Amino acid sequence: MSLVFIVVLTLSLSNLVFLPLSDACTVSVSGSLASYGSFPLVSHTDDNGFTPSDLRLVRVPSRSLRSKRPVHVWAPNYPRVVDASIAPDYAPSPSSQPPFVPIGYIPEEEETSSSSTKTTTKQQNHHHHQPNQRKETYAYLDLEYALANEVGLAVAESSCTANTVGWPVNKPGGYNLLSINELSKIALERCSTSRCAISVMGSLAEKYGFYDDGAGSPDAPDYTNSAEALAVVSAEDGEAWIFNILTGDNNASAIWAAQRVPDDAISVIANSFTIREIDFDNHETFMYSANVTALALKMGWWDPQKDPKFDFYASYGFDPMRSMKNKKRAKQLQRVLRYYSGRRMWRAFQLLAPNSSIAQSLDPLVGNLPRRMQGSYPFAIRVSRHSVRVDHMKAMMRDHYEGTRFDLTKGMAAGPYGDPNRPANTAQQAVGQFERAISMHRTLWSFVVEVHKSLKSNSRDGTNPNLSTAWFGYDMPHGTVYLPFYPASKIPPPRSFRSRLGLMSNFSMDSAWWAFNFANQYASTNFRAINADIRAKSETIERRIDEQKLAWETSILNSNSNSGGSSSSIMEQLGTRAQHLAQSVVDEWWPFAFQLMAKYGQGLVVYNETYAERQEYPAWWLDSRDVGFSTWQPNGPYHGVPDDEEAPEEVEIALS
Ligand SMILES: *[C@@H]1O[C@H](CO)[C@@H](O)[C@H](O)[C@H]1NC(C)=O
Ligand SMILES: *[C@@H]1O[C@H](CO)[C@@H](O)[C@H](O)[C@H]1NC(C)=O
Ligand SMILES: *[C@@H]1O[C@H](CO)[C@@H](O)[C@H](O)[C@H]1NC(C)=O
Ligand SMILES: *[C@@H]1O[C@H](CO)[C@@H](O)[C@H](O)[C@H]1NC(C)=O
Ligand SMILES: *[C@@H]1O[C@H](CO)[C@@H](O)[C@H](O)[C@H]1NC(C)=O
Ligand SMILES: CC(=O)N[C@H]1CO[C@H](CO)[C@@H](O)[C@@H]1O
Repeated sequence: MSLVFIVVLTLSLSNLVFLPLSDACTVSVSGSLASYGSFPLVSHTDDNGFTPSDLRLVRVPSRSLRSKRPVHVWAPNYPRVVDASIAPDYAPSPSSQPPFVPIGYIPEEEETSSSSTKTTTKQQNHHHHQPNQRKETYAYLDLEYALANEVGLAVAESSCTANTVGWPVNKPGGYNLLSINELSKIALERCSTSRCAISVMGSLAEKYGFYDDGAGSPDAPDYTNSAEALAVVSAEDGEAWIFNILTGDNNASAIWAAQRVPDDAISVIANSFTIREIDFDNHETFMYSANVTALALKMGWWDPQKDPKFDFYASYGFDPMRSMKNKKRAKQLQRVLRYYSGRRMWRAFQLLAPNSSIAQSLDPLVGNLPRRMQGSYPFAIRVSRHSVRVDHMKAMMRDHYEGTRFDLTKGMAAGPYGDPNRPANTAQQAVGQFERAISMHRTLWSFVVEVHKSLKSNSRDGTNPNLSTAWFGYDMPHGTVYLPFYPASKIPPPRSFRSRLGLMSNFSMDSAWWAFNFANQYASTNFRAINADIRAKSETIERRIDEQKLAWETSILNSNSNSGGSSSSIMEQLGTRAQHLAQSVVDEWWPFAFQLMAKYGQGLVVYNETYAERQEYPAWWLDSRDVGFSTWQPNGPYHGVPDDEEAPEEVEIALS
């Protein structure tokens, strides 16, 4: 997604460049053999909360194919779209709300009968990558990007840097129809496998053009946000893939590549491409656009004399040192990009692969840039079989580098109460950067999808219910509860997840997002103490949910295999349980959040009507001269003065 808080570094018109202070989304994926449950896992944090955003988790129902499918520019803010033909939740409300005008159309019906792609004909033997032959689309859970569909296909997004830019057809200089938002939705409408999703997205993007809504404008192109990566996982064939896409030559069409994550490996994306050398003959592992190397050759981004092997990221990732005239600025930007992406890759690999010597020996100082360096991070890392659990991904998403030298809960910027959040904009003149944690104040939501298909049929109609589960958590991952939803069930998330009242500009107890955000905002008054309470509560609820979910799945599947319920009625029963559970947790979270205000009010920890303790500032913080406590004087505290300056005479007695 696009960045909003940007600082113009160079105003010379010939060399306009932006330094990203905020960029969004961390993705991880685990292959079927690496995952505990023998199906791939995918995780995503959506960190776009630096701008008002549409907070709804919506179910888009199945619909019949149309000759012309409208294509929209999806808005980041509420409403992300107004088009009743997509979903009831996207209908105008109030009825006077003007529908979005499509920026174009793509054919839908003919695509199902012809080959999904003209560009990957060599893979035709993989018949299963053809789109569905049905006359309807698949239903799916939807956010700004699609999340997971009813037949076990799920995607997770992260925006990337690139050497090209492009804009939608309704903007000056725009030649393109499709954003990653639309591409992800089209893929989930049509496909049940990762290969199908990649073929469909890739071929449509080549034909109709791909743009990234973070690419700025022709006058001020932003190369730090002009491309996309998706992790794509499917239950049907158990495959996990990474898809990288950018706009093609002359700001039009698209260039893309996809690489399969080995079944026994994990992979991480943190706002950069990760596909490196492509083996053009290995169709088990690689897919790519026609002409994938042509633009790189034409522009001199790839020199086959120097590098016989084509490296996708090295060729198409944005390299400030190569592209920017002002080398001092280029160097600053390069350093930011290097660690902005690399540090999270390093950390996620370490957390998800605790027993891999390769993951544990990655160097956090190498970072991640198009140009390969000694010790660069790999595309994927093999892990012990069945070692990666949903819980590992949840813990990874809640991380702030705790216990490492990059720990954001430590140091002066974290304050006396160890707050890892750094929400305020940095001073315009200041040159610098905070570490970029995985869990952030601006994370709007995050999820882990555990795709799944049941191996034996429990239903009367002989079809397999799809037990894929999207574990979805609102607001900051370090202060959320991940709640299970079944993308295959017609039962939508509870109303509070689709609220039209609870907007980022309108606090509302009608909205589940606000329950979690409310507690998390309050936690910033004493992060260490209050977040610890929130995490403990969340952990208790999550353990309870694991037990409840297993129990209701067992009972519903068993009773239906005895009584012979249909697959859709099984999914309806499961979805109803999930819907009620989600709302019951939200209903439990509100009074819990309110009670935090009682417990931590007045700088106290209030246990009951007769007993309270005072919250404590740590000694290292009190001792700091900048704080002014240890250097208090009758004529005023000694604060706001750099630490290394001589303090006036020491104060002997400190009254409390
Ligand atoms: C493509 O975008 C670049 C950067 O804004 C611009 O300089 C160039 O003129 C554009 N090319 C075309 C064909 O529109
Ligand atoms: C491939 O690249 C060549 C040279 O840039 C161009 O003439 C041709 O149209 C491209 N083909 C496709 C399918 O993009
Ligand atoms: C790592 O190895 C230890 C010791 O063998 C084992 O207990 C633990 O479960 C392993 N963890 C993972 C994630 O594989
Ligand atoms: C804001 O939320 C309140 C409380 O839920 C609701 O009554 C009100 O209609 C909402 N306002 C808007 C503009 O959505
Ligand atoms: C109040 O809380 C404190 C600390 O938990 C406890 O020791 C004490 O017994 C409580 N008093 C009452 C009256 O509950
Ligand atoms: C009832 C139903 O939709 N079953 C589907 C579950 O997903 C698999 C693919 O993973 C389909 O083959 C089933 O038809």
